[in-house]
Amino acid sequence: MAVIPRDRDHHLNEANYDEMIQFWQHGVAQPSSMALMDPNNTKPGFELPPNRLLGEAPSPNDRRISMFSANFRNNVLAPIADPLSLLPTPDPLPVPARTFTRSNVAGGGVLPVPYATKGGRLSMEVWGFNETGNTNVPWFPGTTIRVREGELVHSHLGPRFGSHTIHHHGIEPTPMNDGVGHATFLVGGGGYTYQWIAPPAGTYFYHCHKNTVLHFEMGMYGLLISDPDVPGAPFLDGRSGMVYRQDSLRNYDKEVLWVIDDMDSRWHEDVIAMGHSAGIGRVGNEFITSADNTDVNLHRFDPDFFLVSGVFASPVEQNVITHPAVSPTVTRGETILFRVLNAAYTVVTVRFPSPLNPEVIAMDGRTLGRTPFVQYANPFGLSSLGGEMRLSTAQRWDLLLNTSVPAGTYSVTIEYRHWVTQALLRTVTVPVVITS
Ligand SMILES: [Cu+2]
Repeated sequence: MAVIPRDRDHHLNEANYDEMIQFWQHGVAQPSSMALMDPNNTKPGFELPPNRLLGEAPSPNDRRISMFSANFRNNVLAPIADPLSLLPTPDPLPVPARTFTRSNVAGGGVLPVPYATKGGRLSMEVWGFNETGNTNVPWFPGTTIRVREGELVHSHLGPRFGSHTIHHHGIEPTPMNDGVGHATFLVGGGGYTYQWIAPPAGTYFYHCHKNTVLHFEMGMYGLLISDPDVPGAPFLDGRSGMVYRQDSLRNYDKEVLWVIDDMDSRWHEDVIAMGHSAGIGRVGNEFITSADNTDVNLHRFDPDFFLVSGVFASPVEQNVITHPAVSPTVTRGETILFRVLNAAYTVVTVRFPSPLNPEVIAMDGRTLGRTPFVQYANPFGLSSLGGEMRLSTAQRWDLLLNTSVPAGTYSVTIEYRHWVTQALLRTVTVPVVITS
């Protein structure tokens, strides 16, 4: 792996061609990865790398070249009149079992907030994903992508504004379909179809991977759930379904999706005023007004808003979230499946009160004790950890709760602790209501 000078804390040197190439990111105007093969810089729709003219051969460091094998690269580096007639097809885009479209919500995504932001406003700009990119249907967190284990999936990214990616976090696609913008390419106005195989059943998520630290904070993410390959799957969010416990399938009566997030309103006001690329210097044709990004301060994250699944906690309501999408009500004896994602930059501790003792059955999209990894892990009761689970950014735990306990209201608490100082910033309570 090459050492990237900027990683050693110096600013991007635009006079250094190889350095610029390492950071160059390509907008893609064509709908398949076939379009990436442009060895002679002749295709319209790409942003040309710096210091290269239309029709001129690219540098060997060009990511459109370096994504491919050495053998492939050697062929490509010689000028080829008709590359598609000679070159292999890494991504033939066969007929998928399931397709999704996700478009980024353009700047109009404004959410009301329960108290004033750092800029003194009672609303906050939040980006996100849904099918249309319009804000007249839910967009934050992004609409769930839900698949059945093992099937071939196409997810089409159709951006409405700027360039973005979809990274399907925790699955193992080809590098070209991994959606990591700075390692492969960004998707411009024409869209791109990511192709991947639905991973082992479990809880995953997808997010934009352009200027990731900012775009993720702005809300460009959603859950990605892979259900077991059984009749009726994929199941509906929040309803009943089936889940693996080790190698067996278990029914659950209700699914609870807790996507825990925090927001620093400075980022949603001052930072985005400096552009989609604020903090990463020059990308493509986007420039930011701040010459060397010293005004952006993405290393400073001091959240002032705290959410679960898009619902803001408010001190006026004692930070108790009773919204039915977050706070479940079940009949005693029913089984709840909790899927918990930490989409915050704070470290969160989720605490279940005694006598609730949910069983942890999966972590980060992998069922504990499922073949072929049965010898490495087993499900365990959360009470063995004092009823607490501590998640850092992007971690997911799945828990099964048997509610055969006395009827009543049980308060689950979520503590948000600063990512550097560990200071407790907020404690949010979510009631779990069990009726007789
Ligand atoms: Cu983005």
